[in-house]
Amino acid sequence: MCQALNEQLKWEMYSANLYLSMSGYLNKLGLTGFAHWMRAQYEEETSHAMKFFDYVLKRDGDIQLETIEGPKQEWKDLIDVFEDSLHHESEITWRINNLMKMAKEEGDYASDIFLHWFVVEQVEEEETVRDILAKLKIIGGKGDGVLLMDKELSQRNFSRKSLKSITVE
Ligand code: OFO
Repeated sequence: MCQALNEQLKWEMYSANLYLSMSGYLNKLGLTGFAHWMRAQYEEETSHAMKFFDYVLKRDGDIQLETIEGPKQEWKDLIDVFEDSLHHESEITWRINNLMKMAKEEGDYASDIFLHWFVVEQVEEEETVRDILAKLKIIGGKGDGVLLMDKELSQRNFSRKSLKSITVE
């Protein structure tokens, strides 16, 4: 279980890097609101990674940091970025579900409770990205609609504090 939790720590860090890379790409397109949103996503993924880091230590496990593959750096367009993001989140959901299955099979009740937060979080992560993607498709990924969305997404705030209360302390 400890090894699998370390593996997920790596994937959360990969997620953070992927969203930071997307933020850079969106910035270059001049879409600073979308870039800001992705940067907040990077912060959030870093906090996910740290949740695994803290939990492994709390259970007296060893931290085994692994090599993280470099993320993609180029996309076709704005829609492609969010399609990629949704695809990535589905894969993370699959990984979290596998971890949960393992915790149940091993009778690891503490990990089961710890992972609950991530199961719920993945539903939200997928829903949020799916919603942005649907709107982008409605406006065809270009025009004034994109600028309106850019303004809206520039308002996103990310607070680590709001995530902390739901961790296994
Ligand atoms: Fe995007 O939720 Fe963590 O990886």
